[in-house]
Amino acid sequence: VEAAIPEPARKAWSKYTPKGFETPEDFEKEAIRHIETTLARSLYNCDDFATYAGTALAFRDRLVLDWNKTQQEQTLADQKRVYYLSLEFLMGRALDNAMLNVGQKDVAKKGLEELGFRIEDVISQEHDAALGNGGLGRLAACFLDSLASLNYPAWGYGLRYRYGIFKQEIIDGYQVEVPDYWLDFNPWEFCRHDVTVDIHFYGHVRKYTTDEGKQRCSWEGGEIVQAVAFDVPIPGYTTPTTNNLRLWGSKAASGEFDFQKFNSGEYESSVAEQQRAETISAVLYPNDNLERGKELRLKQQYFWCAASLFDIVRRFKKTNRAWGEFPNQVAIQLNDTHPTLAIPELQRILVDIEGLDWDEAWSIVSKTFGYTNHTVLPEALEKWSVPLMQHLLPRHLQIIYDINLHFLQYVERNFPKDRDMLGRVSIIEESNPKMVRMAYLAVIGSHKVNGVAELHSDLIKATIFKDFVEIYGPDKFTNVTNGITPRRWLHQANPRLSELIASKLGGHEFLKDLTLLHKLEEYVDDKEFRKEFQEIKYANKVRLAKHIKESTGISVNPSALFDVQVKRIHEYKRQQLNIFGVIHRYLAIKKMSAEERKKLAPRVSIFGGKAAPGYWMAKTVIHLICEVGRVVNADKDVGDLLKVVFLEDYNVSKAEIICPASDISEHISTAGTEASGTSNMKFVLNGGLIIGTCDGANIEITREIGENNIFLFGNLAEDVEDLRHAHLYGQYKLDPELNSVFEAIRSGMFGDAGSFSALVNGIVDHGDYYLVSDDFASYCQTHEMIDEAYRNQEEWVTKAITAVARMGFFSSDRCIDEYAEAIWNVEPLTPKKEGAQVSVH
Ligand code: GPV
Repeated sequence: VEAAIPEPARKAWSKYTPKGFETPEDFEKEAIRHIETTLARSLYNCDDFATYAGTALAFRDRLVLDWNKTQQEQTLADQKRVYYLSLEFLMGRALDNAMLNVGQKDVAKKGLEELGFRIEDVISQEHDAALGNGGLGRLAACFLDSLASLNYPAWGYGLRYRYGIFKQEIIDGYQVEVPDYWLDFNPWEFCRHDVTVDIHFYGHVRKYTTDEGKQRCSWEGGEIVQAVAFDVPIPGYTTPTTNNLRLWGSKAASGEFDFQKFNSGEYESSVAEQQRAETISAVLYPNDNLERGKELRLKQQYFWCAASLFDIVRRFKKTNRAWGEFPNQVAIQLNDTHPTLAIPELQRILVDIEGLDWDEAWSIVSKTFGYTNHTVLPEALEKWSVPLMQHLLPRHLQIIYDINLHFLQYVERNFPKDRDMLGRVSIIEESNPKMVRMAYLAVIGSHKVNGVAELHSDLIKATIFKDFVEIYGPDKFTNVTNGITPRRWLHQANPRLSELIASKLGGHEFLKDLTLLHKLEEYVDDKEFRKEFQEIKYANKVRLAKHIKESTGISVNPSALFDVQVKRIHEYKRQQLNIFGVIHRYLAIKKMSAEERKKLAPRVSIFGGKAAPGYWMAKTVIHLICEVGRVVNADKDVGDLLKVVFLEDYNVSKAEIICPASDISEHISTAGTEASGTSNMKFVLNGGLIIGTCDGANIEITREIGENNIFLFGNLAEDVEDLRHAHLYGQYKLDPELNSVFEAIRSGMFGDAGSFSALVNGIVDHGDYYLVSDDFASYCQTHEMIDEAYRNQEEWVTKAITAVARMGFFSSDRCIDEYAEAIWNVEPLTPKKEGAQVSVH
């Protein structure tokens, strides 16, 4: 590469490489240059949006310089890289993050002020990058932040959806979905017109014999769609390391565009073909913890896996190593089973294209992949019908059958007495139609399988992967408890708290090593510190109250206890338990004397979250919340004692306002159903307490912060099965308090009772699968304890500060180090100092 660079170019480069800006004036110059030239806007139409665009482009220039350098250094270092394959990256906004990571937010703030703009207004012009549903996609985004901040050579691979998760509008108390077209202006992506991969679908398999007399397969016929790379720079915090997120967009392959048709005037149908190809990356499937087996979704999965694998293999081949070295250079992490087709795809590349023998190829494949499981819910475990796969990916289906054959032969040899085991562990489920069990394929094709919190990792070993623990031994299975990036979820979302902490800990070092927070415990009795801590929480509540007023018209009192549940709406997450609790509280208040009411802490119950468009029960829950809000908020007799708010369109940027403003947040899934949860961590880190079940990461949060600083309630995971069983045999009695809530709903107090009958009947008549009734009494009692605890503000603040100080474990930096050590075997690459010459050989 080096030899090809002419000397004059080299000289010019070293002289003219842009440097970025240091002062507010330099920043202004860059921003204005972009507004005038890149955007062709003048001073006379420079509004908040244009200023955002100019600011983003100025920061983008900075990022790109670090990015180019990082990529060059990583290529030269030629060490093992991590590839994180995820169908979802829920990034949110990028500008604030870029400013903070580059360390120039103050410069920009000052520069923008001088131009007459407020930085918050400018930042809030940005459209969220919402290429994800919920926790799984946001985890991927936090991981990218940590990988860059810790200087790991790592790439993310995903799909460039033209439409992210839908925008939610609440109209007359119902969710309405509006498409999220987000690419009108996206300064953070770079289309690599020269990085394309042809992706094959359909067709048939031809067997042939090579010149050496070997039996081989070739996948022929069918159609080709082109994948085009769009690259997004991912800056690390206080490091020049800027990693790459590569998102694939789909378009018609150049050879496929039918020029004949075009020329003969049938250009409409030729354009239709183009559009058909583009559909593959058009839209994110809006299901969370639910799989629906749609052909287009399978196409998305293969399109993205094949393009990513081709890219990774192409990069490896440039280093001229032996194939056996592949797992020493490449670690691929599968974010849930969505990218599992990468396993047969790599096997296909190695065997069909590169000519390796099956066993040699399989040994490479199974050392390369790691698989993270994010759920035990049966409705979320991916299965694809064999006929569909046969049609779309005939060669991959064969390979999957062969993988299965080898695997089952191994099982048969080692467990000759357990004849049922073969049927239980087979990748192919013998149903009608037959189904491919993707989680089993992922386990068999990976060298490590991890869950995302201790309880969850134990549960997968005891339930869905029990047989595989017997087959492979327990070491193949491990736990990496989830984490969150403290840069976005503390420093960016709650700058005042971050500054307060920095003032006590002597700087912002804790943002890179969150365990340093423990020193805060020394200040738990410090009057000034406590006062400031409380004032910050209050100010954050004022900010949220303002947002609530602007978006819903509801006035809430910032001194009230803010009780928040924001997450995807799902029966297992039990927003229904929360709203039934709210109704219970409302009915209780209505019966209280003036004296009793005085003792009550005023409350605001805040809900937010999207329901999958086809998830009727979840939509009913939203409707009930809205109806309860309509009635309660209008009840003068109740006044400030209770307000109920449903916040429209919960997303990452709204979470940044909501998380710092809660007193209590709710993480109340039926025990054993929430794999981890990550917002629980965000709320506690921001000085809020939580009410939760013994589920997911709540358990480890309790272990870290102490059981006095969390409000736990409800049945344990180990008892869930028996309780469900008891319901089915009628050996249970509906909780009487819950029954009075149902009476109120049936009376029409919250509008048409019929709309809620399925919700109520699911509990009364149909087995109460999520154990709402079983947990209702302890849930309500725990809320009473919260009322009482909140009245003692001094103790409350002590709990909140102590909890923050003990949250160090939940940084996604800790997770990434654990993955790097126990699963990927990769080392960080310390970036070269500024000005150091990189020699290319
Ligand atoms: I599977 N998760 C998600 O957001 N969407 C999914 O489709 C699936 C899992 C979530 C889990 O529900 C959370 O408990 C977990 O914290 C998160 O993934 C990240 O691991």
